[in-house]
Amino acid sequence: MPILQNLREAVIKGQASQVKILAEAALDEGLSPQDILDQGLIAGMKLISDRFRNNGIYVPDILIASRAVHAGMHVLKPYLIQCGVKLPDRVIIGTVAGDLHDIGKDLVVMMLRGKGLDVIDLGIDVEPEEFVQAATVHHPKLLAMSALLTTTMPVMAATVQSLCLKGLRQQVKVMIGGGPITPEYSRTIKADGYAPDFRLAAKEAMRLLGYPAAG
Ligand code: B1M
Repeated sequence: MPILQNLREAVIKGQASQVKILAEAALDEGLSPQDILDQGLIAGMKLISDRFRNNGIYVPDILIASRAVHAGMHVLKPYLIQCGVKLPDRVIIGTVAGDLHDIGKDLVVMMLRGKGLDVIDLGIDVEPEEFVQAATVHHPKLLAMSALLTTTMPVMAATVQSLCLKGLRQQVKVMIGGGPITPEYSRTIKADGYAPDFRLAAKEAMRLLGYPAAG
């Protein structure tokens, strides 16, 4: 598909307005939002990651590419969160303190909203106290954390501990995910659930909230 190839190239070059135009054109051509996301935006970001690993590009290049990915995600958002039902359950989500990576987290947010859940997104760089404060105020049934850096993973453990100390742990399920996170780590910090990607994150969230395992 040349349009998806052009989209990947625009992501790599960090051309946000071009990414927006191409994502819209791909939709007009009848491509599915899933394919545009997977084979265009995420595939472009994967190529960027490979180049970064091989020292071919630098952090500012990734930052510019990330903005381009967000521009594309903005176009796809209404299609990915199309949802007829509204569920009563509230979810609080954020990328943990010290961590600025939000593309994966934002995809998880879209998928959860697509399931009809009421999602409060605390954004990036969220301290354990902020998660706890939000849990106290908003009474979520699920608290979801994302971390992309090995150095920020311990913030997840600290957040679980803070929830325990405030007596909130029994009232809220905890789900974690992100590049370095494993099921073992999830068990170690006594989280309730883990998902390796944004689609499975939506499934896992529904399981934790007690909905039947469908779709
Ligand atoms: Co950074 N970065 N970065 N970075 N960055 C990684 C994560 C890294 C693996 C690159 C590398 O070295 N190969 C590496 C981490 C190494 C490690 O800790 N083991 C790294 C580093 C080192 C850094 C800096 C320290 C670099 C520096 O400054 N020298 C710095 C740290 C800044 C900080 O956070 N304090 C940094 C900065 C940045 C940018 C700001 C430039 C940019 C982020 C911009 C943004 O997000 N708005 C950035 C990016 C883009 C990346 C890579 C290239 C791509 C990440 C991404 O968006 N992928 C990344 C390389 C890589 O991951 N291979 C890298 C696409 C996205 C769809 O996938 O985010 O993995 P991902 O999300 C997945 C799953 O993880 C999962 O679902 C998503 C897809 O299905 N998921 C969840 C995510 N959250 C979930 C939550 C869930 C469930 C699933 O439940 C709650």
